Amino acid sequence: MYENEITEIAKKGSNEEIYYSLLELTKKMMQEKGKIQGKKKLYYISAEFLIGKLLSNNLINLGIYDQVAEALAGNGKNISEIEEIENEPSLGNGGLGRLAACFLDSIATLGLQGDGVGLNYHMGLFKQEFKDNLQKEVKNPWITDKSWLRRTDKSYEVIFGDLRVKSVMYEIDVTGYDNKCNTLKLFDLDTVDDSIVNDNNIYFDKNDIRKNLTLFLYPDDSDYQGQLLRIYQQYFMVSNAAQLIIDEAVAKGSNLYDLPDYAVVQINDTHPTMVIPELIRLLVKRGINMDAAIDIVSRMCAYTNHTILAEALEKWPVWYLEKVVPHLMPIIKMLDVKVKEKYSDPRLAIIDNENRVHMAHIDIHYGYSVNGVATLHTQILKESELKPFYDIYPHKFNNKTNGITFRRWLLHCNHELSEFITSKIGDGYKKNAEELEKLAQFAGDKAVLDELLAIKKKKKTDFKEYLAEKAGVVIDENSIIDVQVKRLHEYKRQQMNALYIIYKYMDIKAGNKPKTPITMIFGAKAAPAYTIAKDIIHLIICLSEVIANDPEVSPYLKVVMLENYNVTYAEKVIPAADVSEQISLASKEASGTGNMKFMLNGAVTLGTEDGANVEIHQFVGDDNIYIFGESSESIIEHYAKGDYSSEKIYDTDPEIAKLVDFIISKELFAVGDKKSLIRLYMEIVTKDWFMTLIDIKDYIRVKEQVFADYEDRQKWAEKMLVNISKAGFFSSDRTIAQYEEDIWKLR
Ligand code: 26Q
Repeated sequence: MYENEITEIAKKGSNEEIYYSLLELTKKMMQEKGKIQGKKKLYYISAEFLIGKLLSNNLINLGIYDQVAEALAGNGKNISEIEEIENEPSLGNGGLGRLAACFLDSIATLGLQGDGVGLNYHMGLFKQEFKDNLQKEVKNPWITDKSWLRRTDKSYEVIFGDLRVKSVMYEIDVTGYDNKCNTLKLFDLDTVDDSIVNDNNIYFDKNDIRKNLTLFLYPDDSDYQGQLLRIYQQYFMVSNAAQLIIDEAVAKGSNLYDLPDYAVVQINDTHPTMVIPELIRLLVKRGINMDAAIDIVSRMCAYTNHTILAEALEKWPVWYLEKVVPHLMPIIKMLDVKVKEKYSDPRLAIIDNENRVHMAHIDIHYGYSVNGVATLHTQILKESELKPFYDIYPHKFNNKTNGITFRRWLLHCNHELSEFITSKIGDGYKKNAEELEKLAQFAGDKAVLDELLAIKKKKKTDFKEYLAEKAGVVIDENSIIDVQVKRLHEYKRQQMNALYIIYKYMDIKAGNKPKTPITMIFGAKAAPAYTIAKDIIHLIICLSEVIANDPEVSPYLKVVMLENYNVTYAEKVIPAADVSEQISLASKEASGTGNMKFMLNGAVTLGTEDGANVEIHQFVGDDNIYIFGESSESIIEHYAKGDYSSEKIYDTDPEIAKLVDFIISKELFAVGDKKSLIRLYMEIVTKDWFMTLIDIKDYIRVKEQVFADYEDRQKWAEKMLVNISKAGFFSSDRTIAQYEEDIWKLR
């Protein structure tokens, strides 16, 4: 249909001209597709939408990717060069934000009417730079004159304790794969002033709300600064959302008593919780009595929990909320009183005896669904973290194991693999991911397995070239590529991986040379105020320097810390990975979604029985995954008894002590910051809150087995194939179909 236009665009001179012409064409085509319609609409409210670059994804979903790629190739251009022009909108920290983006893709693909609602942060998550082996945070603006954003004339008044503002709504079209469109709605303020951010860092005046409200995406909860600003942001987001929901429902004929027939709200973690009292407030303002309003809202809100880390569950002091949203406080207090009238258990209270508001408790009492994001996670919520709630509301609890969109994480990022799959089993799997199972018939077919190995090699070579060009780092495409990429957090245990590197370094120096060289790749941002996380990044970079400078070791081991790991980097490194590191302390990783992306791209998982790893293990079987470490039950017991002591392990196990001591060795002091290394060493020896030392030996043992098994290329290829063939369950299309079936009921 657009053949001529595409041919003309491909002929343009500069990559920039081509990019902007494709942007306009794609936007036009999405407009022409039209919106998904229906009576009831889902509003997926989220403080984060980590959408990544959109050009290729949209071209794929519109069905013109191949045509565009061919036209470009005919003019000596490559689509990935064109994509370089696009800024990545980093509107998320990690898993939760990326999940929201995958969900939007699947919601539209399944033809469900559902919009995302969030904030138009002017600066995404900070850009990470390394200086003197330390992380430095730099501002990360992404909005350009011409972009996917469309300004609308929709605007709402939002009232705070000390000011009133008028919002402006932006939209980004979300096209389904071979389907119509939904919309991502991002609210903003015209008065926000990018110039108040100090040059090239992330510091700004936190007091002037008119100027700073949507300036920054908040780094996660380890950053204690500016919490008030975070509440301003949250209320701004949900007040706009609530007004939009009511507006759209009324326009379709709702009398507000029947609002749940028109709208369902999915609350993505506790960040949008204030939508509940805000909706109640707006309904009461329109003349509905309080009890009826509470009942209406309780029948339309559903909550997803993404964490069991107590410190990540939001509890805001009453006085914060009194300052920012005084008009919501009477409602929140009333919701609390109603709970206390019914239940005397203080663990169920919304406002605790330290005068803090437990946001999750509002969601659970006044929503109709509570879901965890993997089977194990939901079970832990029911049996321990949220047990008192499960006891009174068993019917509200359900599991929705996370998923990823195969359009981005296979068709786009690994075109070669997706062509290979199509050549073997046809392309039905693109719409029905479970068809990947058909690949299993090739498990013993040497020719097919060789093809698969050749694709992995090609993706490793592509990544090598990308890395050389982008970072000036040269890796060996014939080495084993072992990857741990995710936000930096102690519970994810990047420090345990670092201890393995120390082990391997010493082992090579002792004369045990690996048959195949090993490349250990990390990518991670640490929250700016999370000191230990930054110390871990520093340790990894220092190790990489020590190893690179040691001619005895460097031919066999290389450590790379990717600078500014983001979605674009993920799309390059995941297809190149042989080994996927998913080594969180059992019970702490709610689900993980990187684990699914690696599996789909033919990497083999080295992991604990945590989050969705448990389900991956069940699907692929013992022979096709490497599991190590203590079980979640045993870890939960250790916490309950308080009987874990890293100091004891350190004192009684000289092999472990030797590894930990290397953190404060003269080798590391020579390249690193002494204070940071000592602080990390002390943390591991005296606290080790996430029990690195409990699993380190088993981790080393199993990881050595992984590298030994890699040598049998045929067998390894079989493991790869089994992983790909079993990945179908982890398509976000499946996850969304379950949300629709059990929670949303849009149809
Ligand atoms: C909380 C309070 C104040 C400021 C920030 C925050 C905050 C911000 C971001 C708290 C949590 C987050 C992000 C959480 C997150 O990404 N969780 C991940 O969600 C994924 C999708 O469900 C899971 O796969 C991961 O296991 C989980 O860690």
